[in-house]
Parts: sequence; C-alpha cells; structure tokens
Amino acid sequence: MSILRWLGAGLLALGFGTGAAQAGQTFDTVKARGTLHCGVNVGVAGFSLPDSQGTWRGLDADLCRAVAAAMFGDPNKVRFVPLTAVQRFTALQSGEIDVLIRQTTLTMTRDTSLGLRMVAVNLYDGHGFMVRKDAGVTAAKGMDGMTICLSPGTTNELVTTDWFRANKLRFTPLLQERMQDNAQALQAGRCDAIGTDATQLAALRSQFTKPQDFVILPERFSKEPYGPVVRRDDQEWFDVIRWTVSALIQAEELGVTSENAEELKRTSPNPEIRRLLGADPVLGQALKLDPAWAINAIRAVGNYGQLFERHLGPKTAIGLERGLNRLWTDGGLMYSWPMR
Ligand SMILES: N[C@@H](CCC(=O)N[C@@H](CS)C(=O)NCC(=O)O)C(=O)O
Repeated sequence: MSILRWLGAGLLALGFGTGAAQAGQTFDTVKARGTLHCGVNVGVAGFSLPDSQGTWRGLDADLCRAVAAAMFGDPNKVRFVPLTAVQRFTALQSGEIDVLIRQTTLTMTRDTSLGLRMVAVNLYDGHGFMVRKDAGVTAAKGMDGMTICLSPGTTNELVTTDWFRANKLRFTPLLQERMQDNAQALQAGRCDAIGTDATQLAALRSQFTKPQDFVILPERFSKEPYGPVVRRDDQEWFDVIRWTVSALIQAEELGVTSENAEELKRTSPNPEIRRLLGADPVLGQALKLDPAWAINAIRAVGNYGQLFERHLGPKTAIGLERGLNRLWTDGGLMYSWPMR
C-alpha cells in the first residue's frame, strides 16, 4: 500500500495520473464507481470511530455519508479509509481517496502547495493541552520542561513549537503517529501532556480509564478550522463537497431536520426551503445531481446542529458546547452562503 501511495504521489508530482485529470474526472469516477472513498481518522470518538458492529460513527463519518447520499441517494455507499495525520494528504494526492474528511485544519500552505484544495469549514476548533491533575498546572506557562505527546504531521506539532519558542520555554516532544499511543503514554506517565485540538482532547479523555485525573487547560493556542479536502483537478467535485456542507448548515438555518424534511418538501411555501429540498430543482441542476441531493443528505445525517449534538454535544460523552460552531444568528460562525 505504501509503495502504491508513494508511486501515486510521484506520478502526481510529474503531472501524470489524477493530477493531470480533466475537470470533472473525480466526479465522473465516483459516479461510475457508485461508492465514495472517504478518508477519515483511524479512530477518534465523536469524529470517526468504528462501533462494536464495525460501523463508523462520528461527525466526519456522517459527512462522508452526507456526500454519498447527495451523490447516490444512499448514505451507505461509502468506503471508509482510515488514515493517520502523516498518511492523509498522500492518500488524497494518489487518488486512493476521493475526499479527506479527517479533522484537517485548513491552512494557507496546505491549500496552496499540495495540489489540494480546502473546501469549506465544518468545525471551528483550537489547539489545547491536557495534563495530569496531580501536576498542579493551571496554565500553559507552567508547562516549562515537560515532555509533550504530539502527532507528527499535524498543525499541533507546529503550534506547540511556535508557542514554546515565543514564550522562551522548553519542552521535549514525544512524537507518535497513533493518537491511541499518545493517550496510553499520558496515562502511563511517559509524557506529561498531550497537545492537540481541544475537541480531540475531550474525545480522548472521554475514553480514559480515569478521566477525572486529567485536566484540559482552558487556554487555546491556535485557530483550527476543520474542513474537507479534495484534489485540485475537479471543480465539479469541489462543488459537490462544498455545497453538501453548506446544505446541512442551511437546513439548520431554515429549521429543516432529518425528521421534518420530507413533510416540508411537500407542504412548505417558503422558496428557500423548496429550493433546498428539491421541490424546485434548480440547485440539483447546478451540481449535475438529482433534485433530491440535499434532502437525501439531510434525511440521512440531520442538519448541522443535529450532527453536532449527536456526536459532540453536551449529551454525549465528549460533552462539548457549540461555542463558535453555533449558527451566526446565535452568535457563532456557522453561516451558509445563499443557496439560490
Ligand atoms: N487538526 C490537525 C490534526 C489533528 C490530529 O490529527 N491529531 C492527532 C491527535 S494527537 C490525531 O488525531 N491522531 C490520530 C491518529 O492519527 O491516530 C491537523 O490538521 O493537522
């Protein structure tokens, strides 16, 4: 597999293979294959984690399903490809996956220099640190000299290095590709802290044997806007991903849920709702998809608020408030471009 990925990346760099594809190729390939190849995290609760039946659960997994529902009318037409942070971009460049939906922070260099395109924000997060309670540390300034568990190839590795340098403090990195190895290392005392995005710290801690022994420090050290990533080779495919994310946010703005979507499609006189749900087919036509593309996605996974509550919200083990991920009308940053 790794040789294939390496070969794929090499061909891409030379301008062959998927990198040189004509516009529309990914869209056509996915459509003809009838299954979406979706790159997700190897396993983080709330984002993408197989349950006891082996079914992938979480916000990222459901976004993959939403795209499959928009494309094929069937949210189950997804093959989940688990990827570490180090593997993710090569897997996309080589064509092993069609889209990457893996807690990936949208940054300028990733957007400009990898032959990839960051599509839209689906979650606003920020880097944080988790330490053992008995270390008695209440702010990051108290972390001088600590050994910090980090994942290589992440923004978190860079943010941590930047912050310690800026504050003239020292730390020793313990770099491990697998999040679970970092979780074990912290619990076993092989590192003093984990540095990663705050949502992941909460997700990790929810699975610890003694969560109460660990504290997530309240400061945030970076902006980590997450979103799907695609290759640069296909604008039509980019459109499908961008507007599927948008449709879930728009649904929440309009009060459309997985439960009421079908009825609203039949009965609502509101032109915005009629366009979103395909009673008026204009938006599906724009994406070269069935008029039901968005209602299929909404019925399959719910609107954005339903997704957040189900996977990350206060009633889950992860227990996050929506914060910046509230709708703009509630003081958050979630805002759909007009769908007309
Ligand atoms: N948002 C970060 C990635 C966050 C991330 O992947 N964090 C590590 C956490 S320590 C992770 O999930 N690792 C899981 C794994 O690859 O096993 C980025 O885009 O670079």
